[in-house]
Amino acid sequence: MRTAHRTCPLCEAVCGLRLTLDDTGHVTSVKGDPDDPFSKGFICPKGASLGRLDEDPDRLRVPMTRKGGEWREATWEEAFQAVDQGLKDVVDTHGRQALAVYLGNPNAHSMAGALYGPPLIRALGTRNVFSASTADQMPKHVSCGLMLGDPMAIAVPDLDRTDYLLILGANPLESNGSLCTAPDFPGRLKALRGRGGKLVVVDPRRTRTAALADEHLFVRPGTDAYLLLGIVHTLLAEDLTKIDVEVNGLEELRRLAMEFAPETVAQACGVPAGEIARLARELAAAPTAAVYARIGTCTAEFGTVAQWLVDVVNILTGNFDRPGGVMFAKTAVENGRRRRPYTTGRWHSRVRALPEANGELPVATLADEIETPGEGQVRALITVAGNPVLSAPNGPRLDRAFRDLDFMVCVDPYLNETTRHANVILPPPPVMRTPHYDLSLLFVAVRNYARFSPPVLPPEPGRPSEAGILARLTMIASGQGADADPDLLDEMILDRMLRKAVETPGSPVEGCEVAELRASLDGTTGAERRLDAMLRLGPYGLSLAKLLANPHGVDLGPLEPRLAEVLCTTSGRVELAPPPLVEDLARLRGRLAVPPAEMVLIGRRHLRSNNSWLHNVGPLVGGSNRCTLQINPDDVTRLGLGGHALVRSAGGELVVPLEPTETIMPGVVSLPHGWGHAGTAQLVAAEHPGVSANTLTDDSVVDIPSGNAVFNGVPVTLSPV
Ligand SMILES: Nc1nc2c(c(=O)[nH]1)N[C@H]1C(S)=C(S)[C@@H](COP(=O)(O)OP(=O)(O)OC[C@H]3O[C@@H](n4cnc5c(=O)[nH]c(N)nc54)[C@H](O)[C@@H]3O)O[C@H]1N2
Ligand SMILES: Nc1nc2c(c(=O)[nH]1)N[C@H]1C(S)=C(S)[C@@H](COP(=O)(O)OP(=O)(O)OC[C@H]3O[C@@H](n4cnc5c(=O)[nH]c(N)nc54)[C@H](O)[C@@H]3O)O[C@H]1N2
Ligand code: SF4
Ligand SMILES: [Mo]
Repeated sequence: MRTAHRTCPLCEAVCGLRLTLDDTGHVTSVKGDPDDPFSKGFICPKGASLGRLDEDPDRLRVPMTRKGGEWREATWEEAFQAVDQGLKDVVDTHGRQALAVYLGNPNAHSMAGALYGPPLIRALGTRNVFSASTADQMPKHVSCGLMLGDPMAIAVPDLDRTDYLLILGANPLESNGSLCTAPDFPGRLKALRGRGGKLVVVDPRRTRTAALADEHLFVRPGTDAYLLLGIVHTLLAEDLTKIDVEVNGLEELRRLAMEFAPETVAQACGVPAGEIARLARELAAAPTAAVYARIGTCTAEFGTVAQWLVDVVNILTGNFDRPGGVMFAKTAVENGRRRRPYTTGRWHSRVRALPEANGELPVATLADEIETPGEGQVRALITVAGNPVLSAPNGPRLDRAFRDLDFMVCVDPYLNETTRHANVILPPPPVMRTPHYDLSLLFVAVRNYARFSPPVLPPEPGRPSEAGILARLTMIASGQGADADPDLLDEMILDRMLRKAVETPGSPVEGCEVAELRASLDGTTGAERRLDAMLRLGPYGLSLAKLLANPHGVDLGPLEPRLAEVLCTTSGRVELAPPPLVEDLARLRGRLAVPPAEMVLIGRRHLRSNNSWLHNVGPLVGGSNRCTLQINPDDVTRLGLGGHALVRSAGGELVVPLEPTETIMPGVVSLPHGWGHAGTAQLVAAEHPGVSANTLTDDSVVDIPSGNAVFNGVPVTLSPV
């Protein structure tokens, strides 16, 4: 028996884990690491199942290649050769724009995804870059880019110090938090109330988070922007603002908000006018306050406008960039901010002319790009850690489109709804054999913190790490063939990074010799050496060695005001009224006159699930974690429904079991996403298949400024079966 420690990579809470392993390497127990200064022993059922997940017999251990319907195990050499040939054939015949890449959510939870995703995209040389970001948080990036100049400058609620927290469209008691890295989110919310603070939740469902709050308000799905406009209106009309950052566009904002008095928006958003005005007054009067909005408000038709207004309220109430308000983390690998003006729409998608954002095109238009003939039609797809057949809007259409591709390669541990269309599947090793550092999540942490987890078990002989797989794909994509040495990629990137650093005035290594710096780096792999370089060049002077000496993680202190370091708009001020958002507000204003749909669909998450891919772990499926349609009992009676209903939308139809509950507002139904595993090669998941919510979502509708998919507020009709 031995004990090992590592960070849990399953959600954004980055909990430290304490693992016990026997001498065969089998994980016998997983507990929270009480010595982790950030998570302090917190763990959830998913983290506790990490050993089971790694040992899932359905996980792929060797590459798989497909000829027609026949799967065959392949050697790594054969698999990489097949990828090289498959991509070459498509590029030679159709050019590089015929390649598309889709990066899924777990890329945000792996060192490999963060370190090798960007070079892979560059090497592919295509504009057909898609990711789960446009089914998730792209509206936040776009609003932050337009207001602050940097799409990664995302302010997080200062959970541990705030006196008043208004949560819109997030359910951290199930999700454990998102774009707000905070292990033990539930404990932090209880502590907020314990110190006399107030918690208000706005959600079309009375969630577990809402049940913990002082107050819960129902909101009609997709209408948070109206509610926020009503708050902005009140703050301005009643002179409740205390702006203490330099802003541009206040007068324009005032002019725009004039039209959205609480009385004007109340009916549309379903929150009474008096309550809207009261929320505004309470936010203004609280010693400190933070508004935090997440997926319920992002994956909606006015997602970007809503994200913008969240920060507008934080600014107007004097809570932007100050303790107890919303603040910016400073990560251990931060190395200079972008200094060019932010813009979207530098290019557009071929078929629907949707604008690029952050270098990506909307996943809602991936099927269009595959199906529509003509120059630039997508003929080959690379997916890394994604399951868009279940997670993208109108998934069944993608399912059909993928069948027609000339070539598809997936980096994924499972043969699932998406990867079954691949010609080659390249499975990464299990978590226990993978190093970990949260390059993508700590920039939205509620405390500054760093932790490196070396692999708990050694690599299996002959089996590449995920970093190694992605490096080889990058070499192949850049035309260097299947045999090229992937270490060369790391060397090239390191060289560029160090060269830039020695030339940057004020950098800790200004004027040093690149070769000497290079020789001084630690790490057993290129990925680790790159991390070491990033840590050493970062603001805390950390290094891989220092983190290895602190296996429970390093606390780097509470967040501190730092807007001046973060802000990079051309004006040097925070832009309160960016033109693309003002323009979209006109679209929102037009909607006020349109009668709402009688019944709309929203999503939800469950503590023991994780998007589409933890359904093959016995202890995590079944029980209350079920793919049911939550519906208000009044609607069941009104529509004369029984145990199941036929749900129809513009996109498709499904028969689903009903879960009548008073906790959902009338006129709204909720179905979790990530289900629909019928016929999968994952044997446990196949026993609990459920249905895919994305059969009902509509890929023809997007949030205009960001191109984000719309999962909440989807019009549906229900009838008895
Ligand atoms: N209707 C509806 N749809 C939604 C949402 C919603 O709320 N409602 N939410 C959206 C959101 S927020 C997101 S983030 C997306 C997620 O969308 P995706 O990222 O496309 O889907 P996931 O289910 O997260 O799929 C993860 C895949 O990665 C694989 N995987 C797991 N670990 C690893 C690893 O370490 N390496 C590699 N290479 N692969 C790995 C899994 O086997 C699985 O195939 O779904 C979106 N879809
Ligand atoms: N257990 C678990 N944890 C997860 C995941 C998971 O699948 N399972 N997924 C991970 C991922 S990829 C992400 S992005 C995060 C997401 O983290 P959260 O944003 O906390 O996600 P949810 O738990 O889906 O909570 C969204 C809430 O929005 C509500 N909602 C729906 N429509 C609207 C609306 O129009 N307005 C408002 N105000 N509310 C609305 C829903 O009822 C729901 O309660 O969770 C991550 N963590
Ligand atoms: S809350 Fe998230 S990070 Fe923590 S143990 Fe659970 S899944 Fe892992
Ligand atoms: Mo997500």
